[in-house]
Amino acid sequence: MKVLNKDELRHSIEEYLKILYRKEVSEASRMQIYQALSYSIKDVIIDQWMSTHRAFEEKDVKTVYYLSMEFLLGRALGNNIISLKLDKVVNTVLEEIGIKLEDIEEEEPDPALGNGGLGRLAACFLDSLSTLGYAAVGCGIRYKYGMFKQVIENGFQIEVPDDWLKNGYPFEMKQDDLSVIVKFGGYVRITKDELGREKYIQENYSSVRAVPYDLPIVGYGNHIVNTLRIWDAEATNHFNLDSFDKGDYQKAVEDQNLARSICEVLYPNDSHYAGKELRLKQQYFFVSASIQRAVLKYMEKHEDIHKLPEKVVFQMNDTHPSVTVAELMRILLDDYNLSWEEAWEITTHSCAYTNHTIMSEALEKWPIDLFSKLLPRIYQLIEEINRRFLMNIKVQYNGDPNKIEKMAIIYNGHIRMANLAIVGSFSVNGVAELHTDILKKQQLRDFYEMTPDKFNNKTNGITQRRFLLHGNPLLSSFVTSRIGDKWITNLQHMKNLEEFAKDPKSQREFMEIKYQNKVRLAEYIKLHNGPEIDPNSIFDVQVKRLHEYKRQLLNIMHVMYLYEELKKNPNMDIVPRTFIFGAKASAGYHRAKAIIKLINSVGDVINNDKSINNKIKVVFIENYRVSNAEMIFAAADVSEQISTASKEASGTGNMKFMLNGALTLGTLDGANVEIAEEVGVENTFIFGLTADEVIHYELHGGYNPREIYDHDMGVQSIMKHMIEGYYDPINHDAFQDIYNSLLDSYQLDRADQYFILKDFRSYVEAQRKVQEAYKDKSWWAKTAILNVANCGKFSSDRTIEEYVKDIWKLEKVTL
Ligand code: T68
Repeated sequence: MKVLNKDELRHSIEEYLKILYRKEVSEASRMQIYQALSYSIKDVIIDQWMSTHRAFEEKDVKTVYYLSMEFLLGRALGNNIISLKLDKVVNTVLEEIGIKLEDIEEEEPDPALGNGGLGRLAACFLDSLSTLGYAAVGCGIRYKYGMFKQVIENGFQIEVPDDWLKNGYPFEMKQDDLSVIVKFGGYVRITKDELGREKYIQENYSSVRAVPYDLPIVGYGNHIVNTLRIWDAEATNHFNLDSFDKGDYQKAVEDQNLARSICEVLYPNDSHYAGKELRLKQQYFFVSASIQRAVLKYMEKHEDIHKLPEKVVFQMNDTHPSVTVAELMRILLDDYNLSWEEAWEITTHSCAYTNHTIMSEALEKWPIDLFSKLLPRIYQLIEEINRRFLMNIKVQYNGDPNKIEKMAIIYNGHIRMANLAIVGSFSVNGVAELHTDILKKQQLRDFYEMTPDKFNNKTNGITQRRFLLHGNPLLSSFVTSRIGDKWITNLQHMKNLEEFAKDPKSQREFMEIKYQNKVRLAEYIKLHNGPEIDPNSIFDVQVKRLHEYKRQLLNIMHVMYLYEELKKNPNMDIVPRTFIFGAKASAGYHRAKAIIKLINSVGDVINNDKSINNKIKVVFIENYRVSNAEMIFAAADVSEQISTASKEASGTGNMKFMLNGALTLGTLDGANVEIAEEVGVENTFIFGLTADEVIHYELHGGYNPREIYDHDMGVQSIMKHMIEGYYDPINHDAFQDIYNSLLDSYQLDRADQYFILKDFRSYVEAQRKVQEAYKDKSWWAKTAILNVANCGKFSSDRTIEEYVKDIWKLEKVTL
């Protein structure tokens, strides 16, 4: 296997600088060195990529196709260097050149083809699949513009397009010869073939050419390289005089526009369904291209299409790719002439579905009208799937209309994509134990009762390679110096760190590392329009998408409360604290944007109030994304995981904080429950309503926040200040809506849907405990180390092994 040595790498960088820019090393910019280095690294990857594929083909292993609208990759260069174990060589060469690897890494745009947790999970899964030696293809969309860049102006979020491909992306490879055609619209004509069988022919359609771009996913130190295949759309009908002459001019223009629009931009909605036609086009586009390719590839080496499920499994990341079920049926019926029964047997043994939310506003349902016009053949197939499924329900439940209402795929003029995904899959999983339980008992109860064996839990995980080895080099060395480096590919080894938790020297060293990481973050914040902050203060961090259920509002209301207490009593016993936020709000989510403004306004007042002696500070980190996340987790003391219990399916940020030795301040929601179980609840700060309590209130019409407001003077005071201009004399109108959401029942259902006032006192009390605990440095250090030691379960390697064993049944390949 080719491994670069120092001279070869230097030579390669020089060559690429010449080829790409006609420059010598001494004349090259950082951007140019980044490009040249990336191409040099890619050369090493290519050899491993090819040999991996050869090995997979020779062994004829089963492949998982991970279908996802989102892959939130983060930067590739640093990660690839680590995975190839080239860090020493690269550092030596760059030192010669007189430049730091970190600075070169900064030149790479963050490929941000995802919104948040769901997209990042997909990226962690690919990393683990390669590292564990399983054959996998990630299938997604090559959005021209990924997640927007967030700029904060005057406290308000402004969205700026993310032109990540502007300078070309060195790690991608266009694969023109693997392109396929995807058809939209038109109508279906039914004819008979020579054997008298009915044939369904889509006519008068528009089409685009789907062109794959492959990105390498490099396994850690094992020479395995899998592929993330993201599809771009090109026009099929080349716009030329020829088509003009044939009278196809209009069609040519339309097809060109269709191709241009499909992959233009990622929808920046996290956990919210908007029902836009273009979104459905995106979904069908990448699903059709991926499934067509997967079936073609299978048929290159196999004769019998019936055995497809032995070699291929399609994992649907939420319902976004759930047209997979119908698209596979279409290919099997229309292209391979199978009977319905045969096709259904194959489909329901190849497809599996992961659910990521119980929130009703995120459930995808498409109006029949829109759907059937865009995808006429697919709609016919869904109708037939639904018809046959309803027949089963009728037989099994004596035509119970309740069952039909809950389970029908087509209902009330809409196609319910979750129901399609469940009916078409052999496996349905939730992403944390609590979440899966809620699915079984509430949201998907009828499906669970009908087919209990389909349902299973796969608690999420994260890759320790990016979020510790790459993101926190100091703590990585600390760990490795004590327990060796096996944790890098087997996080359960972290357990061995437990014996150092009580060791004073380890405690001191751990706290010193945390301090250094806090200094690094403080510098970053200062450099990016933030205030000066004190690395000796507690870094209390909430970074995640902005959503009401995640309750950034609860956090900032506690800050307001603390500030007002401090104003009343300037000698109050308080450990200096820096409250750090990072969050993007979906562009049309006005209340979320108002909460960002509120955080910034509160920050302005507090940070500029000399009378409180810098005891509290509030920082809003602009443009939270994977690359700065790595640095933020490393610097955190407190991990805020404060969603309304039952609402956060799992959370994965919670795991990244734990891995970096932050203590969880959280509700018993999502994977927090399992975190508390692993490290011991006494080593976390748990507060608030339980999921059962929340669900109970919800089933009984909510609760009355007015009672709390009327009796709790602390709450009343901050809420009044919110709307009276105390924190923003000019823009406080923006906060009236937030206030109303907590109190006024002008919402159809009820006020304070997310139980912020209900949990407020319990949160304040938990925050007080955090501060008391921090005073005991030795206890804190011990507990932080225990958190790291007990994070083994939360590696995505563990999650992937469970998917493999229970769902995908893949064979491990070693090279
Ligand atoms: C997240 N979901 C869950 N959705 O909220 C989080 N939705 O609890 C969980 O840890 C994570 O998935 C991984 O399982 C999302 O991130 C979306 O981003 C999304 C995007 C488009 C439409 C709907």
